[in-house]
Amino acid sequence: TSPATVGESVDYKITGIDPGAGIMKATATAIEEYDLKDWKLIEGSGAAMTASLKKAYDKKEPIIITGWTPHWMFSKFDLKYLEDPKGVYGGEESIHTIARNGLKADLPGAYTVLDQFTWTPADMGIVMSSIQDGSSPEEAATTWIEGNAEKVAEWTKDAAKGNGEEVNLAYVAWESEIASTNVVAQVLESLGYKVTLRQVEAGPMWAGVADGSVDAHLAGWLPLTHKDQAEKFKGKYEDLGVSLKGAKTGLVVPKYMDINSIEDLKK
Ligand code: PBE
Repeated sequence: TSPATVGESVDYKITGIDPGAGIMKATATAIEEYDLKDWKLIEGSGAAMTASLKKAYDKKEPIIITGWTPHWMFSKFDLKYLEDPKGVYGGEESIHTIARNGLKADLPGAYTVLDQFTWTPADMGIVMSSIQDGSSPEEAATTWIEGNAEKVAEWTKDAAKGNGEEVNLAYVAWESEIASTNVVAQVLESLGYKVTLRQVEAGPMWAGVADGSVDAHLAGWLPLTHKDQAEKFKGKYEDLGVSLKGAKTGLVVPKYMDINSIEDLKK
C-alpha cells in the first residue's frame, strides 16, 4: 500500500547538510514555524545530500532536501523549491566576500582582487558543473579562468603584484564555495601570492576571519543565511561587498512530487 501522507512517504525526514550551515538553522525554524512536530532534520554534508538526492531521483522516490541556488543539482535534476509563505528562508540572498581587518594594509594587492571579485550564477554554474562532471576543482577553475580573461582582468585591475606572500582563504565544502574559492585562489596565485585553502566548518570560517587567522572567505551568505555570524563578529571583519547576486535557499523536492508548499508537509 502506498503511504497516506508525504510525511510517511519520506519517514518524516528532511535531508540536511553540515550542522553549521545557515540553511540548517533556517530549517529548524521552519519546523517550528510550520508546526511540523513529527519531522526530523537529518544532518550530513553537501555531498551526502546530493548522493541521497540522486539515489531517490533515479528511482522516482520522494525526498525533501535543504537546497540552494546556485547549485548544479538544478541543472542535473528537475527540482522545485517548496513555497515558503511565512518567509522563513528570506528572499533573495547575495554572497559577500569577508576579509579580516587589516588585510588592506598588509596585502593591498590581494585585498584589491578580493574586493573586485564579482561573477554571476551562470559563471559559478560552469565551474560547479565541470567539477560535478569529474574535473578536479583546480582544473575546473583553471578552465573557467582561461575562458574568461576579461572578467579576470577586471578583478586584477590596479592590483599590486604579490611577491610570494601567503594568503589564507577558508571555505566550507559547499559546492558553490568550492567553485568560487578555487577560482579566486588561482587568480591570486597568478598575481604572485601563495594561497593556502583551508576547508573548515561554517563557524570556524567566520571566527577565523574575525580573529585574523584567516585572511578572507568568499562564503558570506546575507542578509539572512549567515546573519548570526555576521552579527556575532560585527566590527571584527570587513565586508568587501557582494560577489554574486541572485542566491536563494529553501526546501527543495523533485518536480515529480505532488506538493508545492512547506505547508503541504503538515498534511
Ligand atoms: N549554503 C550554501 C550555505 C551557504 C552556502 C546555503 C548551504 C549555508 O546554508 O550556510
